Amino acid sequence: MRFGSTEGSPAKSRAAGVSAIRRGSRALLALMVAGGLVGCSGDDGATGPGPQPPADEASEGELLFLRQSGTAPPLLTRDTTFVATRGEDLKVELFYEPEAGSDDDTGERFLEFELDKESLLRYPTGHPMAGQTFADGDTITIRIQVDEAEIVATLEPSGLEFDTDRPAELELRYGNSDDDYDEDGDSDPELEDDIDLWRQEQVGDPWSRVGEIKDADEDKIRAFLTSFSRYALAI
Ligand SMILES: [Ca+2]
Ligand SMILES: [Ca+2]
Repeated sequence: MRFGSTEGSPAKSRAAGVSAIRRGSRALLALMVAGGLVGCSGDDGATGPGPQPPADEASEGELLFLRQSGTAPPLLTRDTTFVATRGEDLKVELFYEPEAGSDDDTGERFLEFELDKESLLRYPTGHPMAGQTFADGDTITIRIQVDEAEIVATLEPSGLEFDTDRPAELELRYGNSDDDYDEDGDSDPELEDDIDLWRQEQVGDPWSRVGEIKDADEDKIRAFLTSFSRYALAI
C-alpha cells in the first residue's frame, strides 16, 4: 500500500518517476520514504509561476501569509525527524488527517520533500563533520516542523548544503488554505495567481521568492533547495 495513493488527486504522471518504495516511517503514518526522484518540471502538467512582480524579496510585513482554512483537517504530523543517507533517494510526505468515516490512512498531501541520492553535499556548521562533504553512506538527521496556522515549514539543520545540480525539492499545497487571503471578510480567488513559496534564512530576515513550479489546478508549488531554512506560502 502506498500512502500516496490515497490522496484522491487526479492520476497524473506525477508519480511516474517513482521507481521504488521503501518504508522507513518510524511509527509515523504520515511519513513515507520512497526511492526514485520525481522529474523536475514538465512531467505533471505544472506551469511556471508566470510573470513575477519585481519584488522577489520582501519583509515579513509586506507579505500576506496563507493560513489554513477553519474547515481544513488537522495535519497527521507536524513535526517529524528522519535520517537521510548520501547515495539513497528519499521522499518524505506529510498528510492531513483523513475525512471522518474514510477508510483511507491519510487525507490529502500537504508537504513533499525529496532528496536525490546525490543531493547531500556538505555538513552544516555545528556538526562534528562541519564543512566536509558527504561520502556515499554518510547520514544526517533532518527535521521538518510545520506551523499549521501560517503554513510555514521549518527544515533543519540550517547550514546543511545540497548540490546545486541535484537540489533538494520541497512542495507545499494550499488547497486547504483560507482563501480570504487579505483577511477582509471575503474570498479572493483572483489572488491565487500571486501565491508563491517564500524562503527565510533566519527568523527576522527578509523573505525571498523561491517557487519554481506552480500547479494552480492541484494548488501546489515546488521549490528547489540548496540549503535549509523556513519556507512559507504567501502573497
Ligand atoms: Ca478578502
Ligand atoms: Ca487552484
